[in-house]
Amino acid sequence: MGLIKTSITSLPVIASPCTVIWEKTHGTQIWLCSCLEQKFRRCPGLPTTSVIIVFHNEAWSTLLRTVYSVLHTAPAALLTEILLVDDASTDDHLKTRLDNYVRQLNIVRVLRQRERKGLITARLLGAQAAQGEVLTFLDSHCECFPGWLEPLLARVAELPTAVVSPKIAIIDQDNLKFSKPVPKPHYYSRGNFDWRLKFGWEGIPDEEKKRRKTETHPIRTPTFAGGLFSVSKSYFEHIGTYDDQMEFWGGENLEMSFRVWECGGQMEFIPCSVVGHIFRKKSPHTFPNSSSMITRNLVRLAEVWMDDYKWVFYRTNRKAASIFKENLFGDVTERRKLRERLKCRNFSWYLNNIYPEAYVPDIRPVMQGQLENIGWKCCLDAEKTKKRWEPVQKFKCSNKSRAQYFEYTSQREVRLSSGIELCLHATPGRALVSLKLCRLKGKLTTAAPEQVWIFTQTNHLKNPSSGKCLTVSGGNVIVTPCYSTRLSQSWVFI
Ligand code: LR7
Ligand code: MN
Repeated sequence: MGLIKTSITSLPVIASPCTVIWEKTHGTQIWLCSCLEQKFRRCPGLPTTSVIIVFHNEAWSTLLRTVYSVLHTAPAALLTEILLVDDASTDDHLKTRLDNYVRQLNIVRVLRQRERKGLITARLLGAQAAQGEVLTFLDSHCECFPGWLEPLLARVAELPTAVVSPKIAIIDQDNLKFSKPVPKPHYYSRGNFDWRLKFGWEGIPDEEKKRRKTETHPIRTPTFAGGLFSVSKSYFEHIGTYDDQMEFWGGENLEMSFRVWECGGQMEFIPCSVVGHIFRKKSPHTFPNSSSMITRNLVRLAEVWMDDYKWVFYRTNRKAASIFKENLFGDVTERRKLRERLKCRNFSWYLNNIYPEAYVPDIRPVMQGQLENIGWKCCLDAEKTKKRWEPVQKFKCSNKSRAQYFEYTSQREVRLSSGIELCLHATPGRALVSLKLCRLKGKLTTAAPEQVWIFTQTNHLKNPSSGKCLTVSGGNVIVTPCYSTRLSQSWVFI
């Protein structure tokens, strides 16, 4: 991102409740009407807020764009201050030049974290200094859409245990234009995670659609992206702020999501609040010890909030497993005490009640490892080429390859690890076996017949729907009629 002169996107003036702008930007008119019709109490008024923006070597233009967009959209009576927290930036423009510049803006202050410790402790520094009743966090490259703040504050006032995020719109990283919310209005509206502990987006499930009475109603979400949100300052403190031993970047969003839900709070997206964020293809930051830093943060959260389900995560991530085994994740005693003090529920409750749509792997799979063909002394291997999963091929066994790590589940599927949900699939009428998305997902689904494999007494993997057995033949992995003595049909987990 270059140093372009500060510019605030000129937003079209909203003249009448049902203007076409929203239709263009968000795909539906009705929605805007109901958002515009929302009324907020004047007496007692909405709570005040401190906006906290942490940054490390942010470009001048994007940082100031964030600051000005808050100043231009937040009602003065509600905005106590904007706190810019510098995570030990090295860029010159973020030093005295920034101090001098913000002085004229009165309610903007710069706080400095002397040592580069990352966004988590920087946010904590801001939170401690904040004078507002509500803390509102933003990344340092955002633009707030008019009317974004009131719905967030109104929800926190109504439900003080709610941690609320705006709908996040994309600002293009090349031309810095503000465009529609991520990526379509009605899809990808809530956050989730997979067993690699990667955050992701998904559509709102029917249950949640039914629960919400109107389009303006908050959307409950199992997890949030972590950068843009409002929370009552006293609730933030009550619920244990952040894990201050997490370093630099990553993991704090899942940690907060699991913690808030397990300990009695709510995570929500507020559909009438829109904030743009510059999504970058690659992080511009350098991190000391970068590859294990995020994983270490994830191990910390797994150790505190996931109970025995941590084993599922460790299976998907060897580095995490070794950080755990070698005790390199630091001390989590304080966080565990917090969990006890708050009498939080367990992870199983969270999965059942907050994210019942999630696929929940066996804490310990029936069998796992490389699947060796006894006849050919080769292993089942999945190869990903150009976004497509090729038919599984026979391959020289190597325990280093993740493509050879399979799990045989209690539902009798053969899954390629439990992080990415791919299953061994026998397409009807086709000999070649492939890897397809597993049909078994949440509690309400069952395994697809094409993805069920019975491990027989004679070490055959038999797909009952086709009645055929997994076979290595001519360099391919196929299904053929079962013969109990055929070694090319015998498999063993090694
Ligand atoms: O070492 C660092 N120190 C910092 O102060 C690294 C980053 N930062 C600052 C940085 O300047 C920025 O303001 O921290 C903020 C977040 O860093 P980004 O913008 O590089 O992260 P991101 O937008 O790719 O990442 C998302 O996940 C992060 C995990 O730790 C944080 O939770 C971010 O806040 C989060 N961003 C959002 O949720 C915005 C919405 C996008 C989505 C999805
Ligand atoms: Mn960001």
